[in-house]
Amino acid sequence: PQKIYLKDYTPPAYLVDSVELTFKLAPTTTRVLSRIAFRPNPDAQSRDFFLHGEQLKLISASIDGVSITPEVTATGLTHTVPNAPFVFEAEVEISPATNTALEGLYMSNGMYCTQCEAEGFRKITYYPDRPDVMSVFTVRIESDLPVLLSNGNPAAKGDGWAEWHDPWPKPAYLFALVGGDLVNHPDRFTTMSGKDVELNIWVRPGDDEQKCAFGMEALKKSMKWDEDVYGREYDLDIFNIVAVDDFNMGAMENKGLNIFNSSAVLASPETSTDANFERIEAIIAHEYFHNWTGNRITCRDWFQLCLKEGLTVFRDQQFTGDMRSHAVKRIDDVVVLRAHQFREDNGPLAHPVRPESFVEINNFYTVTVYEKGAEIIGMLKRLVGDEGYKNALDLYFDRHDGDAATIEDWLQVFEDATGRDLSQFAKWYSQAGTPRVSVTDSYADGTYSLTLSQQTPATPDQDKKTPMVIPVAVGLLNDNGDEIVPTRILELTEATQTFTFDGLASKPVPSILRGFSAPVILEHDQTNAERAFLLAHDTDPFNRWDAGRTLAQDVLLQMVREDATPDTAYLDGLLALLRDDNLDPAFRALALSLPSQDDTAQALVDAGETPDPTAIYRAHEALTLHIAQHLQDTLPRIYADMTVTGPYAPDAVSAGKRSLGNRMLSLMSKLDGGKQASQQYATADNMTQQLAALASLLKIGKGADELAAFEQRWHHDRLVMDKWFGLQVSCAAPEDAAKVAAKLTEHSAFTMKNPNRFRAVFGALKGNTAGFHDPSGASYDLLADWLIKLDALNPQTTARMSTSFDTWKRYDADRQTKMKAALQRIDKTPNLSRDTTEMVTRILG
Ligand code: B3K
Ligand code: ZN
Repeated sequence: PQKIYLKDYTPPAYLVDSVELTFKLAPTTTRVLSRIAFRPNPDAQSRDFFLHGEQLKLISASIDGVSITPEVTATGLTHTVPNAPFVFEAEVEISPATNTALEGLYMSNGMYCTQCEAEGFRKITYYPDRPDVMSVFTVRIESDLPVLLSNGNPAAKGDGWAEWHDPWPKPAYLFALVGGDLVNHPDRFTTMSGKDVELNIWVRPGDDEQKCAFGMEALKKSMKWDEDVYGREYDLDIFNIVAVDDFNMGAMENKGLNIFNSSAVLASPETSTDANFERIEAIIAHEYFHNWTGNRITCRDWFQLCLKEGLTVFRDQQFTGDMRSHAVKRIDDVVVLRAHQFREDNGPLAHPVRPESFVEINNFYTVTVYEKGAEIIGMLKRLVGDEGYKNALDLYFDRHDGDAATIEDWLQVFEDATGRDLSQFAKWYSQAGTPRVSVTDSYADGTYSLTLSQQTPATPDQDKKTPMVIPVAVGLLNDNGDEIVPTRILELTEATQTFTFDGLASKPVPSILRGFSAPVILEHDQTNAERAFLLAHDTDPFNRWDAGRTLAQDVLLQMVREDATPDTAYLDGLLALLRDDNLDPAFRALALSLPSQDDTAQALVDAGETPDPTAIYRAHEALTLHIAQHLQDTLPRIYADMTVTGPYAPDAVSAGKRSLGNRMLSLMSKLDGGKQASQQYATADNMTQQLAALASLLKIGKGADELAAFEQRWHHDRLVMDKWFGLQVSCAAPEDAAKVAAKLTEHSAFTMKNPNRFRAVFGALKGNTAGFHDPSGASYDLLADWLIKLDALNPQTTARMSTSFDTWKRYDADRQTKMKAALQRIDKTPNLSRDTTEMVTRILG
């Protein structure tokens, strides 16, 4: 397959002034008529006319009204064209009903919908399908279906047709169309300049409209927040959201017509957990924020993807922090970053936040581009300050509105607004791998010296690394736990640098990388006593939590290595923290969670050892039991204290209480045989508590009756059934995980055509670390079998799920052989998609 390089970028040969599209919807014979006004691009280096087009049946084409017979290949169309503006027209036929890839125009439960990002528009009609070609779209949809939607504002409609006009020039990847028998949950929003906007969330009639109420509130909060915090106002008369069951990812920010995976919008107390509510709020915000960061200012080419994604993730993280708790949100985000992005950055799939080449761009919608991309924005903000950040963003919107921009444009704005030289900082976009920052310190004559060194390990295609700009937030505490030097940002720019603090009466205890001020791995040899001290006293909530986490990781490593019993300093620290009623329950719940088993595996790799997932599993189980026993007397008291009275509400405070209550429940179930969990399952009035109770039961090998009752009650609800499928796999004992997953694939409600259902089973199998790596290799084989089957239908989701294998080189020879065999078996599949081929090739390395 052909690799595309950033360095090969050339401007488009032709620009598009306007596009008119007519859709005559029919399940297997949809006709798409296009009328595209082209003009030669004065900045172009060539006059070759090429339109992307894949899996299209060309019916007819013309230039300036004269019929032509263009040269058509599997990837597009060419023809000679006038050296002046001209109008290209075409009619093509496509088959949405048989489109199982869920890219382009496809059908989901009788509903027509589209997914064009990144390069799906070329499966709809012939077009220069690249983000730097922006145009104004007018769309006519002909169909008997009652609801026909596209981007922009409604223009006209009649019996069996509707027309839409989007006044804002946009690239084709932001095009969307929906046709279906839908019901809506309507509302309105008045913008900061007094413009009245119609808001709608559309769902299938079977789906309860009540389930849209929460999403609608989230949308209005997002619109208000973007006005208040970034000064960004909505720019159309209408904003539509449509929920779709079959969707490859969470949601899509199409201009004025966001299309959502139903799991990312529908919510009710009975069917959704607190985590679901929070995710929905965040995704609605994220897609809405794209209206400015992504749509009004888009990307010049797909290598610049982080320009819109990193910034929009950063914005949605700020929003969630403002709506809920900044401390808890930061911890949650770092948990995700370490679990997924560090894993990616330390394995065969490591790539820069701005990649330099790709085969299939869909394979680069990664945690590195998104989450590390967001971390870069956070570091920029820390370095230039809040005022500098605000000025830079104002300048960005001012200067680049309507542009298809680059990372260079983005950094230039910061340089111009703040006067700072960002040439070294720019390396964060080009250098892959997670930097390691090691710390040594000393104290003499009132002066405390902190020496920081940085080093980034080699990654695929990048052997040599040079020092980055790393903002390290540091505060100092005295022995009483008082903060004697408040947080300051040390700028580490050299390989090794020493920073000094004067006028100190005694050697302080440093709190380093506060708020996780940079996406790095901190190597700091502290004693367990020092960590326990920070867990008890640090004034920075992130570092307080992180001290506990590091302590837990050390305890786990010891237990894995030598079957040790856990350090009581750690257990006492947890007990003190749990009993501290002044602490936010959500924070306490986080402090009581252990690092993931995958994290522990990576920590062993970092220490130069070969991780054994079975031993890690046992250590986690043993430590959990020790914690349960050590906290035994306190668990019921806190469990009772965390009772939330009154009707369920998904707000952060109530959710935090449920989170700590459920944490208590899972520990109690290790000691009481599941008595309390059975009772909570029976009496809970919300999914959060019901699912947590069921999980607690399954983890101790009980819950069969509850599981059956759950299915009985919820078999009609796809999203709830996804939980039912997933939970059984994630709670299975390691030696049973593959069997449980295989059995579930035989269930009548299992279908690989629905990505949510496929992910419920196989995402959970990956998440059951010891089960996935069971020495039999059964999980490897099962996943490979199913990926091979799925690839023929849905390459994007297959390629994404193949990353489950990306840690194969960490493990012992036997596991490596088995994983490699599974990967090679996938690789050798006849007609394997470009998507999956690229991923498997990179993973194999
Ligand atoms: N921009 C889309 C993701 C598109 C993924 C294409 N494979 C959703 C988002 O990031 O908001
Ligand atoms: Zn996004």
